Amino acid sequence: MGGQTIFGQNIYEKSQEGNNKNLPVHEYTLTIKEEMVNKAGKEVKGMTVNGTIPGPTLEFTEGEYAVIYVKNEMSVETSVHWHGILLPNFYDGVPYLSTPPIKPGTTFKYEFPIKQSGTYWYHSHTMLQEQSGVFGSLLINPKEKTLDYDKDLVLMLSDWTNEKPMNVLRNLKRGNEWYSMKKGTSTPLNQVISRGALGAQLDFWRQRMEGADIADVYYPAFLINGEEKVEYPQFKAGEKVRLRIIDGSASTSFWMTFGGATPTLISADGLDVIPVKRNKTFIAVAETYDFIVEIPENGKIEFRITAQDGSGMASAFLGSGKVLEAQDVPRPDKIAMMQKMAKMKMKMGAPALKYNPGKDESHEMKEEYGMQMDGTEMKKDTMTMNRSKMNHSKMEMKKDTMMMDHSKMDLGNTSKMDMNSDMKMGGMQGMELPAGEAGMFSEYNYDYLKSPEKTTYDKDVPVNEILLNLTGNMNRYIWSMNGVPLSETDKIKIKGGQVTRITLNNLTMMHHPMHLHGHFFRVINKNGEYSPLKHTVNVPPMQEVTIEFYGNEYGDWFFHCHILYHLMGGMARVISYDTPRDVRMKGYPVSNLIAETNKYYTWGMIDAASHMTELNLVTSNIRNQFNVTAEYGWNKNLEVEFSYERYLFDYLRVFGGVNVENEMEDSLEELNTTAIAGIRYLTPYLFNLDVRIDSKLRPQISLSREILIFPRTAIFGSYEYQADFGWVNDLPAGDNFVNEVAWNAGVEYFLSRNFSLMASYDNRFGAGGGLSIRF
Ligand SMILES: [Cu+2]
Repeated sequence: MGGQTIFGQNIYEKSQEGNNKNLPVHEYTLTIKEEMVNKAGKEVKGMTVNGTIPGPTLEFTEGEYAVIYVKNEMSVETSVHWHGILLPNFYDGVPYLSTPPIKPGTTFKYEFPIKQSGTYWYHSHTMLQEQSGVFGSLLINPKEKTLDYDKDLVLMLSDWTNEKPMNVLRNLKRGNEWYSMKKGTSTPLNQVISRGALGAQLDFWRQRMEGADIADVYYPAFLINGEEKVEYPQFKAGEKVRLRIIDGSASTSFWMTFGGATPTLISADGLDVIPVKRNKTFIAVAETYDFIVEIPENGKIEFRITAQDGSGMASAFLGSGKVLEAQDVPRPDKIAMMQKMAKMKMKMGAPALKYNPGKDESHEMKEEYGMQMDGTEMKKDTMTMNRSKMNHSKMEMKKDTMMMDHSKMDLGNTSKMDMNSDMKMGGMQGMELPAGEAGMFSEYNYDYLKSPEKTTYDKDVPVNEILLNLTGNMNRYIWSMNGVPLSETDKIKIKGGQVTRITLNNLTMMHHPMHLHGHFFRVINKNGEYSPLKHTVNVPPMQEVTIEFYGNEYGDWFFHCHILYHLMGGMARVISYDTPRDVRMKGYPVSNLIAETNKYYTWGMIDAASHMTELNLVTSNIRNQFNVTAEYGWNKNLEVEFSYERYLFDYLRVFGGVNVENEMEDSLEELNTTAIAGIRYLTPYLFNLDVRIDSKLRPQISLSREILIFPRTAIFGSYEYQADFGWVNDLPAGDNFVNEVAWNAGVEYFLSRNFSLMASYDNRFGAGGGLSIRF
């Protein structure tokens, strides 16, 4: 086979290794099925693994050889990815990238040596199947037990929707505000004003943002091992239980809190850390944390998870007797967050889609967006660090300096930092800030994670630096890196035998738990040489995190945001060792995987009102959109329009199409058909601007906007002005110019995801009211 070698080994042979060391074989069979399940008070179709959600725990011991047969009994193809496991590329389970998809009715055999121990998990990597239930836990025992505990308990966390996951994504794409209304996390104008935050809101609107955001999807239930409340009375007083906690949610990160005595955190993402007593701890999507708790004499411990946006919780109880309640986590205050962010003068709205995706502008983007600093605030020369190190982490410095009073800033502290280590300025996050002035996202840093061993690489190993700005557009629900979604970029090529250092600079309002397949990376934190190793790292809004890993693999590995809806929106990259493709992948082109992130979504709306009726249809992928609009007033006024538009970047699109209108007011006798072309632009303050000219050379401009004023009530309006200079038409005698104005204004009350009551006045159709139906 192919002659390329890596570290002296033929790549194909390496991937074909099989059980050549005659390791003890440990075999499992997983059967994936579609069946009806009831998780939140409603029977809906889910996807189960061996009949349950979550699937079974697969338990191995380090040094075994795993053989796992996955049977697909569904009508659609599937896959299983072994999250956090170091294995041959071919068995990593990303369909079309490293592994063939498992077609309906077929079985795929995964096999790999178990080279590690700890808490991991598995899940489908096919579109949104994980949200439907295709996930479960992996528990790998070490060869020799080093930690002191009596029992293991896996706690698999998840989020559950009664909707079809693709329909959830379609609703996110169309910008339906129903989910945040349902959760009570929307920030309507009346609340913004009463809190004195109108200035901050205007600042956000000016940058085309609605507001601070935490989670997008409404979930009727959050689950621990498939239940909203689950009891483990089998544990006896005095027993030490190792909780193996895995966040297998599709899009929900949680705050974990524990009743009773403070538990001990012993591992993160499967690997041991220096044990630390810790209660309230954040777990991002796809992370795992192990805690040891001791069952008390006098009651049962509550382990509670609270969704990050405060929209729900779930609890597990360990032991028996009276409940030792876990601490409440207050709902985050989005309006206060918006005010703080506005005060920090952050420049938001970095593009999620660029005019020229092939041009690398990552550094310019990083300079332009994020926290702004006037340059005089930090006296660089007072710091005892060398210039090049300073440079590398300039933005991080900016962020931290923004949050502190400089007169109180203890620069002496900095000089004590070990600048010989490669930790660079990550340590700045650990600097002591005057009380109450800590950064608003400091509770999300990983400083409490310290590796028991040095994790640094040999100083002589070349380092390849990569900057990835995390970018997104909430209005269209497109997610990308450096303004480029997966479908518009090439693989990121890296070399074996090198350190790849990736700076993740989040320019969005959301957290992104970034996961790299097949590797552990260092997450640079204040522990310097002892920075922890992880497979998933959460990057908070407008914050920067640096990770690095040594390249000792071959093949192509996926690197993506583990919020499934962000992954499907394009926030992913392929990290490639640029080695020849496995011959077994023939017939499974990677373009199929990429196409999943650039699908067309279709939605529509009908207004049925006493004065008029209106139909809107939209079909859209990342760059292209087709629109049909038909308005009919019962007073015999009609306008129908078809247009195709192409997004040049986030806010600007060009369009062309056909428009049909009645010529005479209140009469359908003469219909006027014109070709139209123009631009559509989302302006600062979120107005939709449409500037066009038709085939009769009549220019037209229109502007529209909708604003949520009360929790379920929005107002909307539009204004359209068309001029006719008589360049093509014959104007009435004596006129050298006529114009036509159309405008409307109205109010909408949201009844449910698909229905609203509406009332409006339109200068063509008059006043009336009715029902809006979204489909
Ligand atoms: Cu994300």
